[in-house]
Amino acid sequence: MFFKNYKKNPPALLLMILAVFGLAIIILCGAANTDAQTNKSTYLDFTGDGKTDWAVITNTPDRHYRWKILANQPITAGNPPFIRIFDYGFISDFLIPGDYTGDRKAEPTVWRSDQQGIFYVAQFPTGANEITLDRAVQWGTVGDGSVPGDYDGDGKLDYTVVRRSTTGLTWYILNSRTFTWRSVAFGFPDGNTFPGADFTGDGRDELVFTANVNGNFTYYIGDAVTGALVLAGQWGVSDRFRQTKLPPADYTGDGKADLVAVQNNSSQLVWYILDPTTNKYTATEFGLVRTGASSDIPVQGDYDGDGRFDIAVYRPSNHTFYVLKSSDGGLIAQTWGDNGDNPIIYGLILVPTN
Ligand SMILES: [Ca+2]
Ligand SMILES: [Ca+2]
Ligand SMILES: [Ca+2]
Ligand SMILES: [Ca+2]
Repeated sequence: MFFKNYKKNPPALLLMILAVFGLAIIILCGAANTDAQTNKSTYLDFTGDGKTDWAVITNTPDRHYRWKILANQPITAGNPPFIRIFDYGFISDFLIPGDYTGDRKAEPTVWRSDQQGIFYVAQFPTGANEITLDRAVQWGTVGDGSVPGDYDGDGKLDYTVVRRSTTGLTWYILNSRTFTWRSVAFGFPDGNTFPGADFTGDGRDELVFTANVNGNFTYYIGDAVTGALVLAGQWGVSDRFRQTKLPPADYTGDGKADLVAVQNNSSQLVWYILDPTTNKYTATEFGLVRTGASSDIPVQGDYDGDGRFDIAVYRPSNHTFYVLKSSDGGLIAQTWGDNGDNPIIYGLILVPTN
């Protein structure tokens, strides 16, 4: 497994851009801004305390999503569990919760494209389990995929869809900062996308495109304004039965996204996390692989609230999240959910294949 940083290798970048993307203009990302991270909300933090909440989802008989959220907070006699359970969205919708309003809390959000593309952003229930629509934003059309990201770096997710054609992918980004939109060509026809992630540390997410290249899972990271290639390289294998790829996120705490391939070994999950800036990686055993029963499901989030993503799994057999805290290496075990529930984790495959 290797990873090349094309920012340090301009000739290779030029070659790659001209050969693969056919673009003539190259603008590399600007200098890192270490303050830019401060306005970002935490992944799946519905309550706004900076910690990922315990979130599972299931399908109802009438084909809705049923969300089950347990706030990630100490539960004591004076601080009973904060629980919200509500039905929102159809199971054919893209599930894309996140902070679209800038209040540093995640809104329950889906993107639906039965006739035209519409983002439905809800207010997280303050009262007893009712759900209220906050806004409906028409963006995209049937056949698109929805690819959330904060591509303009204002702390709010931008309504974004990606469209596949025979020549490649086109990203349509509605900037939350200016309410203007742009289209960016990035990626080739055979491949998929992840949600946006900030690889350069400037507070703006980059476009994340992945493809199978000779059996290797290959990432292409693009500037969300110009479509210029920022990084490209392989991490992991394409066999989805051997490895789960999670959307890139910052596990090392430098404000830049890292790559995560979780390998199914005979009895253990092994988390391979690569820092593409330094080309260093870690391998950590965490989670169970079982035959004849459900294996642990890798999940994402910053559950201890230290600003770094944690290695974490959800165990369906006992409905329990297990978190290896990045802050001190300690373990959190939190039971939440029922038989048949799945952890909320979005963004594994966001471009429909056709
Ligand atoms: Ca934004
Ligand atoms: Ca960036
Ligand atoms: Ca990092
Ligand atoms: Ca953490």
